[in-house]
Amino acid sequence: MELSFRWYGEDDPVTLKNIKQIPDMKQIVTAIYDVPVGEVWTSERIKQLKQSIEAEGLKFEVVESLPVSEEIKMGTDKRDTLIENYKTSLINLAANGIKTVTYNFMPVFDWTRSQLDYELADGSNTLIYKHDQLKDIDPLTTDLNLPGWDESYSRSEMNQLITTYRDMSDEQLWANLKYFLDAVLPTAIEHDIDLAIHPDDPPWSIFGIPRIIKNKDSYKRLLSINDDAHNGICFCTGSLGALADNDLPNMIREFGTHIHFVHMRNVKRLDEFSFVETGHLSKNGSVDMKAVVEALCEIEFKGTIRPDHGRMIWGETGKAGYGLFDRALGATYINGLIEGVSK
Ligand code: DNO
Repeated sequence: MELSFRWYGEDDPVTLKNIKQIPDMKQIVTAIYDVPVGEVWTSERIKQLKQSIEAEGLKFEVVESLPVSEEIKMGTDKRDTLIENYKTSLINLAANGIKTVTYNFMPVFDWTRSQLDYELADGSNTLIYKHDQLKDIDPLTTDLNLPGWDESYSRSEMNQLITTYRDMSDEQLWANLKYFLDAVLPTAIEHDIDLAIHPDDPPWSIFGIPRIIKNKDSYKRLLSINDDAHNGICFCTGSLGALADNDLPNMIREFGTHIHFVHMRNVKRLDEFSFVETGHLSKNGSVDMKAVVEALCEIEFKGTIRPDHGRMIWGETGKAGYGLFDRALGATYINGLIEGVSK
């Protein structure tokens, strides 16, 4: 497995030079952020991005993310055109040496928290999700915005989306995911691109909107759509770890060859539907990080792994969850676990 770091492009206060200095750092995972969701990523733009990363001695093999348009998730009559664009982007990515493409099928809202700067006992700031604070928020009447969400919608477009999804069942969303995968997987297989679906974060329904990728049963159902290894998983320990029933090492063993990308972070579960993000160490949270790495070593995981969200420490400011310092500590901890477990 190779260590990677998420980088948000030239505007990211964390530079490629910073990232390169993290011990054993091999890869950058990133995306083209200024192309609107649904439009094609051209080969030229992908090549430019790749060259800028390679110029710093790092590799670019994993995209996070090539976003799926809401029209596809909603299953509207515009979806076929957008799916064709998605396939063209996949072909262009493959032509530039990309091996894995991360995506998610969360309606409207990507990862969601109730607070982005919760202060831990050690004075660091972190992300927290308290269900009782979120369950009473109505996104139709409250202005919400979190990093990771598509900000291109007007208020009325956003309300229209939310209303549509509130009428949608889990079954309908699954049907739309199947339609998407049936259409794009042949292209992914032909061009040897591994698709990696990110779990819903948190892995339960929020704002009355369906969410379907949350546990072992979700992955079984995903693979029943198509069991080719290109129909894969981005295994996020923090998202899945928010649910006590998710036995992460066991899931890694079960879905082994379908796991192409791993996000390593820890969460401390506060109650059934609340959690706080902690430092990466097992002893900091509820996830046994060593057991996760043991399972990855056991399946001889060959994909890419990255430290996920870090706390804000040492006075750092920037994109919540995506500063340099604590993610770098996380990277070093992951290196230590790999070395310890594999020797
Ligand atoms: C959050 C990230 C997610 C992830 C997407 C993948 O920090 O892990 O935003 O990139 O859900 O499509």
